[in-house]
This record gives sequence, structure tokens and C-alpha cells, in this order.
Amino acid sequence: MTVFKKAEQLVSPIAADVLEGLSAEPKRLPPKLFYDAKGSQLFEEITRTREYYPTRTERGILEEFAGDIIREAGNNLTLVELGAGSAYKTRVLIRAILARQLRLEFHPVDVSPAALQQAVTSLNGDFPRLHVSPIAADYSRHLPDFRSRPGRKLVLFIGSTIGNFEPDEAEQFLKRVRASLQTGDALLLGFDMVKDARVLHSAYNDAARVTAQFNKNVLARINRELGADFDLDEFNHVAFWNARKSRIEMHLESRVDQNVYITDLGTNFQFSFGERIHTENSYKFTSSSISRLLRQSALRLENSWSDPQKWFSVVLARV
Ligand code: AVI
Repeated sequence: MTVFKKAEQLVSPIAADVLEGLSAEPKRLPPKLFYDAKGSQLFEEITRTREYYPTRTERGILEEFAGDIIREAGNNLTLVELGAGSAYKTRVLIRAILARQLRLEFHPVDVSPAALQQAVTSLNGDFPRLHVSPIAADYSRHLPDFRSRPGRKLVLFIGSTIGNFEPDEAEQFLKRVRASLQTGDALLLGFDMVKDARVLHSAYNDAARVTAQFNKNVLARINRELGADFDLDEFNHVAFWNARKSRIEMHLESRVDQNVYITDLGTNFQFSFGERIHTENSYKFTSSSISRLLRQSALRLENSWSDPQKWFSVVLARV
């Protein structure tokens, strides 16, 4: 029994996803594999590139409308954030809430204890009337039940992370969030909008090639964690706008016929010239696709705020 337990613990948590994804036809890897320490750092770098507009556009909307958003969300709020998020964007909202109420309970929910610890340390020092109670959980699988917690809950799911879910997953996820809340609670969601294809294309093909590094880091991670021998130079970063599906697709394309051995899986994977691994979809929305998603998830769209170009929308939905 003990031996089994030990053996299980030795298997990397990414092994099953890698085996399943690379055995599939066409090959794929789930986007959550991007976010090891290196990948999270590369994502932060992407958000600072000239071409990647979503983060700075959403931040601008929150800076301009935080007061209105919080007034609309209601009194006596308890704040929940799914994913550690950008501390900066959360701070803007915390400041607006603390301008209207004496104390605030904040529950950041994240799978990474390190990200949570960072949130607790930096926020506690800066906001004496804020009480941070972190929750370590993979919110995409298991959502804590917030119904018994005091106050009206405002759940943040910003950063257009909802766009990385498949449409049916997004609906199922929002239904689960709704079930963890009570009537009158609210959700604040960030949606990246459909826009000029050139703008979309550049955002995922930045000139400094940070997004290419971010995409290829998934192979480097498999090399590090599962003892694989991917040669990163033998794969191309491919990202394009699929208008029919309203999404940016990211792939890694093999430059040659090649074999890759993954030691921890004891398996050899064959790639032919031009064969792709599908690594991410990033869905872009219209006001009607947002309304449809919220309606299907039994949430009421209460208000939304945008930038002047209407590139990004921050939406308040009510349970
Ligand atoms: C985290 N997520 C919203 C990003 C996006 O735009 O879909 C991830 C990303 N992929 C490439 N660049 C950024």
C-alpha cells in the first residue's frame, strides 16, 4: 500500500494530460500546462508587449469605472477572486470597495500556494481594513461553497480567462459558480471582444516573440518534468484568427519528421513535417455572444463597461 502511494506521488501531475493529449488525433496539450513558474513569468512579459492589448485595456476600464462598478455591485461586499490575477487590477477594485465600506473580507482562490502567499503579504501590508483569507483550490475543478459566508459576494473572474474555456465548458463553469452563490450575489467578468483581425493576429504574434517562447515553454516544461527530448528549435509557434469559430488558435508545428521520447511515460511520439499540437484557444466575444452565454448560465447581465474602441468588456452579472 505504502509502496503504491509513493509510486503515485512520483508521477508528475502533468503526466496524464501529456499522455492523453499527445496520443490524440490531432495532437493537443491543455493550456493550463503553460503556467509553471517560467510560463507564468512569460505570460507577465506578454502583458507588457506593445501588441498584447487585453491586459492594459481591461486595466484602463477598471481604473476609470471602478467606482461605478462597485456602486452597482452593492453594499456590504465580500470579494472573491478566481485565479490570483493581476494584483494591480484587484487593488483598484479593493480601493473602490473600501471607499464605501469599513472592512472587506477578500478570498483569493488559486491552485498555487505561492501566488496566494504573495497576495496575502502584499495586500495585508497596504490595506489595514482588508482581511485576506486565501483558499488553495483548483477552481476549475472544485469551487468552494460561498453561500454560508457573510455579506453579498462579488466574484471576480477577470483577465479574459473565460475565453480560454471551450463554449460548453464556459457555460458549465458559470453554472457551477452560480451554484456556489446566493440570489443577489454578483460576478464581474472580463471579455476580450472580436475586432480587426490584424490587431488580434499581432497580439498573439508579437515582434519580440515572447508569445512564441510562452507557447514553446510547454515543450520545455515536458522536457524538465517528464524527461522528454523535445528540440524547441524543431517546432514553430503558429497563432491565427479563426473567424468562423471566433477564436485565436495557438499551435506548435513540427518543422521536420521527428520522434520525441518521453522517459517518464516510456513512450515515443512521432511528429510528421507540418503536424501540429493544438495548445490553446482564446475565444473573442460580441455583445450578443456574451448575452447568450450569461442567459444559458442563468445569470442576469446587469451592466457592462468598455474602452472607447470597444476592444474589451467588463461585465457585471447577477445571480
Ligand atoms: C490568460 N489568457 C487570457 C491569455 C489569452 O490571451 O488567451 C493567454 C495567452 N495566450 C497567448 N497570449 C496570452
